[in-house]
Amino acid sequence: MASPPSRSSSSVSSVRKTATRRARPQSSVDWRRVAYHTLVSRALDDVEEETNRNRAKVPKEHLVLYQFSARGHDMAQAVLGSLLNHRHDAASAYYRSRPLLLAMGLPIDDALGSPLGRAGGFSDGRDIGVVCNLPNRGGPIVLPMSGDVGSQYTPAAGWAQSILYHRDVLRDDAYDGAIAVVLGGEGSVATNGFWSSLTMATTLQLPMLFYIEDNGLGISVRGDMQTPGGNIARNLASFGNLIVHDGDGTDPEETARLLSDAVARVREGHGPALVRLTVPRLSSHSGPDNQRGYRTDAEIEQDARRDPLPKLKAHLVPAMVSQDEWRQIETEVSRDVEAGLSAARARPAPDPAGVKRFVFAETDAPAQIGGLSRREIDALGGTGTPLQAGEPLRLAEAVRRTLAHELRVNPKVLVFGEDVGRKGGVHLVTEGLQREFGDRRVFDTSLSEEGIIGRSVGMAIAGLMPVAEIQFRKYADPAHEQLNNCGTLRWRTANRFAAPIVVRMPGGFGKDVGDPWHSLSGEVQWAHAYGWQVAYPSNAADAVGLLRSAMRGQNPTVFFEHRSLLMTSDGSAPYPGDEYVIPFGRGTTLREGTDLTLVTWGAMVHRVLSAADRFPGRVEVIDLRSIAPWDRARVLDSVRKTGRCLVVHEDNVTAGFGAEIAATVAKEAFWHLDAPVDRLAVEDVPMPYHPVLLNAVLPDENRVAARIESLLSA
Ligand SMILES: Cc1ncc(C[n+]2csc(CCOP(=O)(O)OP(=O)(O)O)c2C)c(N)n1
Repeated sequence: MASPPSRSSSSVSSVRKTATRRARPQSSVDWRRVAYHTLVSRALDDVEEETNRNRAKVPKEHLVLYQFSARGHDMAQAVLGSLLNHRHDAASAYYRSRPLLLAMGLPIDDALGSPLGRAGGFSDGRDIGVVCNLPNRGGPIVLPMSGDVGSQYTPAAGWAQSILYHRDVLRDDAYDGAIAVVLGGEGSVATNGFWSSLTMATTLQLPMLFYIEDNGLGISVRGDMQTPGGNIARNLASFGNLIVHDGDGTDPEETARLLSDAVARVREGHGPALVRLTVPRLSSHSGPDNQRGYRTDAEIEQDARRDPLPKLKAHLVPAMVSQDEWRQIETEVSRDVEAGLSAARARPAPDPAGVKRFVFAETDAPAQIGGLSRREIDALGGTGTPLQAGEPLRLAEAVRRTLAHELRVNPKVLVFGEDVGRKGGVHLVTEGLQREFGDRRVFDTSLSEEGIIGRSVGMAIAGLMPVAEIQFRKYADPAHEQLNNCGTLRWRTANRFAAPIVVRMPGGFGKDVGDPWHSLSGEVQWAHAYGWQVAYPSNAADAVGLLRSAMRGQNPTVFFEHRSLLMTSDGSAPYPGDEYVIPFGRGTTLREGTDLTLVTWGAMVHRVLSAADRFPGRVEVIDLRSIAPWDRARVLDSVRKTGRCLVVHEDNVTAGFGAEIAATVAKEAFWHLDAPVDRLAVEDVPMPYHPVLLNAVLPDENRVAARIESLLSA
């Protein structure tokens, strides 16, 4: 069986809710343009497939390692691309979306050069060529794609929410009528990202179009494994707040009618729409796939008969385009593709000297799109000098005041997360902010961490400064895909895009209480991941400075709020002021000492200080404040003076961040050491619930003091 049962029932057309509405007249699709882009896309697939087929005879540098054909998906995408004509439209797409990008202005030499890994293009040779992006300043853009199926959805919802924010809160009329479009195969409707973004789009009535290209196969798996009965449109017919269309993506007239109608309705403010069009997959899934074992010749043949290209030609010639004009378009396509191919093959290989650039922002080289501009950041300013005699306040209050001030001075700041709005967060850190700043700027989200982070990414690309709360550190688990993709976004687009977001994460043990869910620390995860700054303040003043630094910066930041410090005197400190900023990577020396350097951060700082005070003048205590980047120079200078080093942290000892510090010290300060570098941390057990158990695993004052003692006598 070539296709899931429902695919042949081509046009349920407008499903239930829209069936009653009068069909809009067919839009004025520019068919000449559609024909041109469909033919270009075909020609590009031909070139790549042909080259790869003849791999024995062609130069190695002409081969495309990750070759994905869009053959069969092309015509409908060309129609969709022709409808995205608002300068603030954005599409979020996937590896089979090249026809859409061509229709949105992707130059042919980029389209061919990037799959060859050449210099320039989407990623300057860093990413596979089907994982594209399109900055298009002043025109519709394509958000940076990712390799993970389903991850394209939630950033698109973030862009859609940003359209409303720009229009209604920042009062920028230029956003009126703009939409976000997301493309996915029928396999992707089984992913968390699809459902998360569908929830966002429908609950918030976002201007967002879901376009599902149903070719009946996810590599080899049939569509009825992805959604019951194999038809997501039918299954969503009763979903609230969603316009649903279903049809045949090989039929030009039906494709244009359904897509035009959906685009128009979303632009007019009727909320989100989903269009599912069936299309044939006319090639294998990707270059290396030979379809053996899951598709018979008869099935392949059956799909070949559904090729949209002959149908497009039959639709246009002679009714709208003469035979001569069609030939003329074909000639133009051959000429342009040939020129594009020569230009692509003439591109040099990327320069290896630059491969380490753009993991983080570079001051003088802003990304083309995403984050606050240099001018906005400079206008916000900031000072490294704290207020004299600021009144003491708790860490939770410090974060709240910082968020409030930044919301006041920067209209692009948004604060959100689960329970963050009406309640003020389960830790009450955002209490009162929604009352003061309104529910467009401070709001509750649906319960999807992938949604919270993916949405933030879309918002940051749209130039906003999203500050998301993950309710507890452990609950970042469902967001890891989005967090990881956010961290690599600048690098993999070679600085074309950036998504500087701030993620507040309360975690760590509570006051006399722990458990495996609410007490995880695990900060090393983001020190290990690419592209993240990681702040782990031990007190209110540092929290103010680091949070403000992140919110006025250009890199994504994980900001830890330790549960045992939020509302306790341990975490309290004098308020350092509304403009106080601490740069990342600058630790602080809390005690001077001659015989041992003790490096720590977060809640452990307070236990360590009490222990160090048992050895007056001997233990130098450094609070790192941020672990990515970390203050290597301060630690190394200190160890070269004291000759001993102990790292204390709450995260697991194995592969915890202490291992990184120990390795660095062992190498860089080896000749100054009088004792082995040591680590004291939780010994690889989850946080237990009963205080007796909790206290058995956490480093405490006595254990720290004992370890200091043994190192001093070594
Ligand atoms: C999260 C994730 N899981 C698995 C894969 C491997 N993979 C790549 S494409 C694909 C099938 C996707 O099918 P569909 O969404 O229907 O798109 P199509 O290729 O048919 O256009 C899979 C499983 C992946 N890229 N990402």
